[in-house]
Amino acid sequence: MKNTQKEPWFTAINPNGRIPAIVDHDRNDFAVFEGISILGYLTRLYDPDHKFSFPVDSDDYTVAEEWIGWQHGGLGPMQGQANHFLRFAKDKILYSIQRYVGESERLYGILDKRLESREYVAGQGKGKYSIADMSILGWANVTTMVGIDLDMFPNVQAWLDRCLARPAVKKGFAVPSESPMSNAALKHAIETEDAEAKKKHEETLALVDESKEKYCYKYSSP
Ligand SMILES: N[C@@H](CCC(=O)N[C@@H](CS)C(=O)NCC(=O)O)C(=O)O
Repeated sequence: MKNTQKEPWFTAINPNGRIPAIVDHDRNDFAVFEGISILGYLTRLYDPDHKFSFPVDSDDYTVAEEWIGWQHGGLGPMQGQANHFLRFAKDKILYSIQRYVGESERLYGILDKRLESREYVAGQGKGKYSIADMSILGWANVTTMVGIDLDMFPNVQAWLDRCLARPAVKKGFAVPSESPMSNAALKHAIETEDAEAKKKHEETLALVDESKEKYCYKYSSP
């Protein structure tokens, strides 16, 4: 971990020292941090035809905002903490692991239900690929790291595959380079007998199982 996001040049852009943040060189180097604000900013300024967003006075706008808020206040923080307690905390605190992995699973259950009869999170009919999907898919793409197999949430897996098949999404995920932490990369590493990745994954699954067992965790959603 290089922790570049804590360096002064970066905190001048994002005082919170986290990723993502953008600098708009076409607008006097205006800097924006927090995913929700970045997506809002980009669509307000650069998506006048609402290709990836919705008119501000439409109900779809509010629906997209709900799901982006749901990610920011729920999925992101819960999955982030699950990852912290599984991978970074020196002490493996089983209660925290089952709480945060459990909450993440509960939230994927909500998303799975939302996607039962639609292709994308917001928009009329089966929905339209929008900033609501963009906000969520980065987290859904790394659930293996916290021991969540999306086989448990088939609608989420199908939606993720649909999003990942989009050329621009593929391109975006390759910046600055393909992540070794994505579900697909980890699956590939495990299948091709990458000993270190396999060991780490097995440790993660064992910790999640142990924590769930200790606290008699039962999946339920909502
Ligand atoms: N609510 C923030 C979450 C930002 C966040 O948690 N970013 C993580 C990466 S996904 C990060 O920068 N972690 C490194 C750190 O905590 O220093 C947003 O969506 O922009």
